[in-house]
Amino acid sequence: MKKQWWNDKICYQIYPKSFCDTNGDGIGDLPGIISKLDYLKDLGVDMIWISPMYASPLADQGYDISDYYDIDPRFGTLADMDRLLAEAHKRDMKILMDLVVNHCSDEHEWFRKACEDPEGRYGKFFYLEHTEHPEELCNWRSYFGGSVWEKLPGHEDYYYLHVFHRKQPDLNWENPELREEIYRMINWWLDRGLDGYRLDAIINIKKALPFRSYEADRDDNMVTCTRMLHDAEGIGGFLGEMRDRCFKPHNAFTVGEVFNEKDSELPDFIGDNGFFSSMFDFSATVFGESQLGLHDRRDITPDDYRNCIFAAQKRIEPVGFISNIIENHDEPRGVCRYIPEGEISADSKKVLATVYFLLRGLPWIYQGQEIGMENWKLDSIEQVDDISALDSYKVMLEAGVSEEEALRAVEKYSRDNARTPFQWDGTAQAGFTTGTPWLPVNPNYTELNLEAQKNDPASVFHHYRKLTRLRKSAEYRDTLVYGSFEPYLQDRHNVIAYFRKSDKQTMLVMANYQTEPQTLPLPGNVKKVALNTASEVKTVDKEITMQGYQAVVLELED
Ligand code: ISL
Ligand code: CA
Repeated sequence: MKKQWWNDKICYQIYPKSFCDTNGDGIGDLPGIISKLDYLKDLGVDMIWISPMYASPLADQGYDISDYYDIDPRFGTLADMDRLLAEAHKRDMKILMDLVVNHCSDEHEWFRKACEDPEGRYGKFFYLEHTEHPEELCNWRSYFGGSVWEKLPGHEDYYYLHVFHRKQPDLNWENPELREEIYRMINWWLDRGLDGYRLDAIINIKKALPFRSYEADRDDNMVTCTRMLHDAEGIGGFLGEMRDRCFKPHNAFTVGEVFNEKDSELPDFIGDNGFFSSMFDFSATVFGESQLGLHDRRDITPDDYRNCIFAAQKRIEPVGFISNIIENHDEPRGVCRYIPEGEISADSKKVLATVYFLLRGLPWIYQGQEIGMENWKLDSIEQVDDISALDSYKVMLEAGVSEEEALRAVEKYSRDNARTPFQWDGTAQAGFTTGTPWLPVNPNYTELNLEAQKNDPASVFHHYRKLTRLRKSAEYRDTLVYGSFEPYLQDRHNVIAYFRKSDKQTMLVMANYQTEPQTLPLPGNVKKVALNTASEVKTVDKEITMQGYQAVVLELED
């Protein structure tokens, strides 16, 4: 693997709407992000991905863009964006924007013009079907529920494709004129000083054509639109072109949001001349998913979690550099997902942090993760904002699931869990806003907030700071960044342990992932304890007795 400028970076995701509000309108903004750069620098962050803040009706919270060349006034102005880039670069930090180009907003000028003249230039920017027999359109179900086909406004016999919400019409990547427009826009931002991108839902830009129906997978006679991805060939043509025309000339960093990839595609995706610099490991994220609905999802045990991440590490290691996460703006809080219910505590949060953060690849922290923010308890479906969770709720009720069970499933998996405002301190609205936040603050903010944790050396926050410093330390950096990954005690129940090895040294990351203590064999003598989440490290004769929810990072003797 060729070394790259970004390999040793520590990355952070900001969901701008919920990060920091400076003008009291209840919506986080760019000046808010700028005001927290010093905080992030101190945490050890080098690279920040900001979820979309382009002009948007916010039907899908910014993932529906109406003008790619402007910042939404609710988030700030282009001048704020320029200031953010300058302030970040001053601190030797990089800024990534979200590249949402599978679709735009139905309020984008292109789509409005397509509605005016479906057969004209802009009609060809989208997938429009001209038919008097809509029942013959293919039977794909959109990610957010319902058919992917919607009547083109102002027309009786034209339909447009949307694999996400109906306010997110898919862009037709087969059309070279559309691709030119996209590349022009990407280069406009990169020339402005942007350092790279997170590529949204990118695998969807290639459709299996011509459109055709598949066997239904639910009673609605539809099939998930991901079904067509198995048959979609040739995405590499688009991705390679985009890399060569945009990212490569700028030496930009890119991380792909890639689901459903085929194993054979990995080298093309993140090999040395890959389409992307990196891509996220979603193997644990998607564990237990069910086509039937959220209520049917299987919980993930610590052993399952270990097996997922270890398999991904093995699969990726010969190819490239993966991006490791425990949560993002589409997922419940990692601590509520990967720690068994009833065992969530500062100790177990630190264990989870240690385990995922030191895997081979880029560590990503999602806002609030560094203080161990948790899911939001729901009293009623009325409280839910997430369009995807609302759809799932409907599907569950239609399938005969009780309202209570459906609500509990939404509570567990809703995207709102990650979208409640950042808990800065114990004052009103957790210090996020002086107004009314667009989504309520998690009531646990009075206890769980950054200010309190800053004052507590044993806090989750201080542990994350230790982790970033460990990965950057002169002593261990080369091993923790470039060293190989090797599982240890892979068959032991509730143990997650692995080696990171380089020519220089062998490190052992080891976690007792349960409440009860357990004694485990050590593969060699301990040279140094690099990190420890408990009060002591008890070793006797190549054995270690670990407390409940304890993680250690050990340097071993040669
Ligand atoms: O493929 C999935 C799961 O197997 C979906 O989760 C899908 O890939 C994902 O929802 C895509 O998410 C991204 O694009 C969406 C947006 O709503 C999300 O917030 C974003 O992360 C549409 O732009
Ligand atoms: Ca604001």
